[in-house]
Amino acid sequence: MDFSPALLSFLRKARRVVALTGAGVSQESGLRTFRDAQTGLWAQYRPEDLATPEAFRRNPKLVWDWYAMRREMVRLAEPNPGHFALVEMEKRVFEFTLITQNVDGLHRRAGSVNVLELHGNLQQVKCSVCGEAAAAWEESDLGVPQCACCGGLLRPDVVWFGESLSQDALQAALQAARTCEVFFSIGTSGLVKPAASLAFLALERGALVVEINAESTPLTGKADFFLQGKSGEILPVLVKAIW
Ligand code: BV8
Ligand code: ZN
Repeated sequence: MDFSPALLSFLRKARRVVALTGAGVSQESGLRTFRDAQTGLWAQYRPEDLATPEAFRRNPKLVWDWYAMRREMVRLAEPNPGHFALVEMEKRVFEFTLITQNVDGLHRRAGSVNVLELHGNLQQVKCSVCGEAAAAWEESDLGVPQCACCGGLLRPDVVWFGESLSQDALQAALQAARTCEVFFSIGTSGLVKPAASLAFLALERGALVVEINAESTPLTGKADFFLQGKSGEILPVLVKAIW
């Protein structure tokens, strides 16, 4: 796999770089992306129908169990070469911001430090009533574990569809996208907002936009470079070619 010399020399000189990642970056760690069909018990559900406050209100046990299964999948998963290549990039670039839509925590487990988890982290659990974080809870087949403080039902500390992102994380992500020289969009279909608008904001501000994805997306036609393929294969070779 070879890269355009213009791209490599630009990346070598860049001082402010942003990488936005989506589920595709964790696909090679064995975690399903949102576009992948769900399997087994979950085949009958679309993630968009489970990752909502309404679904939790309607059937808290179903939603709680879906996240319990995903927490177990994440616990068994390992970061892949794509995650580690982004750790290396953070070490090499003067100012590197990793913005992730993923809630699996694999970037931090790989060693990335400056990570903005736009949609939260499913390993963290909080009370759906008082918001108190829960470090431990009693799993029971009967229902959903309850908050030790107020008895409210516990829920994963993630941003569901129809819920607002944390303003701090979103503002930091917007600022990084506005001021970067290079914006990588990696392993994301670019369908979920406001995360999907970050690449276009970077484009508007004159950043060089590089998309690394298995298939084309709404961003592909506008990106300066589209590196089609698996991020776990492309990123390590790209990082080695630059530095
Ligand atoms: C909000 C956590 C304000 C939960 C997730 C405009 C403005 C604001 C809101 C909206 C808007 N338009 C629409 C909305 C509503 C909604 C939205 O965007 N809906 C979509 C479906 C149209 N947005 C929201 O609700 C957001 N809230 O803005 O608040 C507000 C408040 C009240 C009322 C209205 C607005 C909150 C969105 C966050 C939702 N939570 N996750 C959980 O995970 O359980 S989103 C979840 O899905 C992920 O976090 C991720 O963001 C998204 C999945 O997308 P991807 O990561 O891109 O994954 P996907 O499978 O789609 O694609 C993977 C790609 O990788 C593919 O292209 C594939 O080809 C590629 N690939 C696969 N393997 C590899 C690979 N590439 C490289 N290598 C490989 N190996
Ligand atoms: Zn509570």
